[in-house]
Amino acid sequence: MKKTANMATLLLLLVTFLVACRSSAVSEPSDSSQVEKKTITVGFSQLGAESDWRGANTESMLSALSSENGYTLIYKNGQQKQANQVTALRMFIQQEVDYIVLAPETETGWDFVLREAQEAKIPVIIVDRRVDVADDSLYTCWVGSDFALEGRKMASWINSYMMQKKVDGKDVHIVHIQGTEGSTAQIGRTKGLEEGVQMYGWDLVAQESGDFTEVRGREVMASFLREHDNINVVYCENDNMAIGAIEAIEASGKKVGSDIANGEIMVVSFDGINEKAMNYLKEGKISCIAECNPLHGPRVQGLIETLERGEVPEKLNYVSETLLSSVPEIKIVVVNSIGYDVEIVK
Ligand code: GZL
Repeated sequence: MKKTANMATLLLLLVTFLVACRSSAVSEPSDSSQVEKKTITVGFSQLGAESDWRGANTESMLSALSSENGYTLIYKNGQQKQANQVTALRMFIQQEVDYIVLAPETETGWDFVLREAQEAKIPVIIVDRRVDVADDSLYTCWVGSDFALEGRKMASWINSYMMQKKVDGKDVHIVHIQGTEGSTAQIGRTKGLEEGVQMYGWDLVAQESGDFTEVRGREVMASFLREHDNINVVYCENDNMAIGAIEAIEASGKKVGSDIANGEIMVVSFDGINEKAMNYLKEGKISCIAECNPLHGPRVQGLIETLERGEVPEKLNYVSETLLSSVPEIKIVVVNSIGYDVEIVK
């Protein structure tokens, strides 16, 4: 009996051992959740690092297209030179990335390299500024701001303010510090102002590019002050240039603010990212900022995921934005018969 019991125990041990070996030797059929998800390789050509807006935009893109989110990102900073961006795109094509994301410095000069990407069957997503190409099939889609609307809203705000203060259009003497010439942000914001000058009869005293940087904004404003003594409004196409302009105005002994009847110089701007500019807004040194949202990373990620599912995204994807102001009386502006709320910043 005992012998039989020993044999049974041995047999049981042997069977257990064999089952254990089999389960470790045979790879379990992995279900789809265990399958290593393929990472998506993205080549991102950023135009530069000229402003706080650009820094926030880059940060948003890098954190969205991260390895944790399933991406391999190849990031190239163009240092404000289109030639560097074209070189970067050609490198991405050679590396056979899955997607190219381009934040173009200026609108023209992209047809050839985008044609090369198309021939390599690499979808191109344009972010922030636009590209002006003969054939818009050269890029898959775009996400960014309506820059002309930003400018039109700002011009409408300036007009509302002047009407409220009973300042005649011909007594509004505006200097215009423009962004990088040929960039969509500069083209659109300039369009908004120039339409306002025509519509409201303002005196456009001077216009010059400050290239979206604080240093150039200060230099351009200083030169305007040397040449003109009747300036009462400064239209800056981004916050960094507005900060430089304010430094130049205060260095000249003049005061910035909305009390133009008593000699203050009104400053208006775009972006709403820079902390110093936002503090100037609260203090009334900047009277109005047109928000320009830089957080395109999650939006680009969403567009890539749409394409990965084999779906077709919208060609043009506009982000919604508002006006920010410390002047409590103006709560809404009208552009082409559409009303836009103004966010009053305390
Ligand atoms: C706007 C962007 C502009 C910002 C500037 O979307 O292209 O470029 O307004 C930045 O601050 O330099």
